[in-house]
Amino acid sequence: TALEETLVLVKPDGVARGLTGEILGRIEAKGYALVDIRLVQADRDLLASHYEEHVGKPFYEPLVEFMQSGPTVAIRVAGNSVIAGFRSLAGTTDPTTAAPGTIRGDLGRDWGLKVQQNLVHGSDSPESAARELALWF
Ligand code: DAT
Ligand code: MG
Repeated sequence: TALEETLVLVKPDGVARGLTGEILGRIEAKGYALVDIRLVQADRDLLASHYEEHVGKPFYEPLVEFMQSGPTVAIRVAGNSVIAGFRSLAGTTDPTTAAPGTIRGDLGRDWGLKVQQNLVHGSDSPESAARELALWF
């Protein structure tokens, strides 16, 4: 294992539903360290950079619109293998089928929601983490 930092976002659906504390609690309970935290109203430029790998995909525009619908909580999280570890805590992308015990599996709702309303983001590699942390902090 290696000490890493990752970017976690509580997306606008998580903030609006009052789940920030629950999600922070799961990160803390795992033993990860909260290094920095801020509430951000993301704009299109920030989101275009953050989601650059997804530009042109069918879900890109709805995703960027949704991410501007309210504030996001950005968290710099440190821990051993925290990049893969947080994605394991988060669960798979679609909350409908995410495993119980995960943030998306336990807290995601499967009625009338879009896949992008999946509560959290976590960086997927050391390169992504460094790039994304520089954008949000
Ligand atoms: P993840 O957030 O699990 O890393 P991703 O990076 O592939 O997933 O996609 C970024 C976000 O885009 C994801 O959290 C939700 C949305 N998304 C991904 N695939 C989608 C799809 N097939 N339909 C709608 N939204 C999608
Ligand atoms: Mg991703």
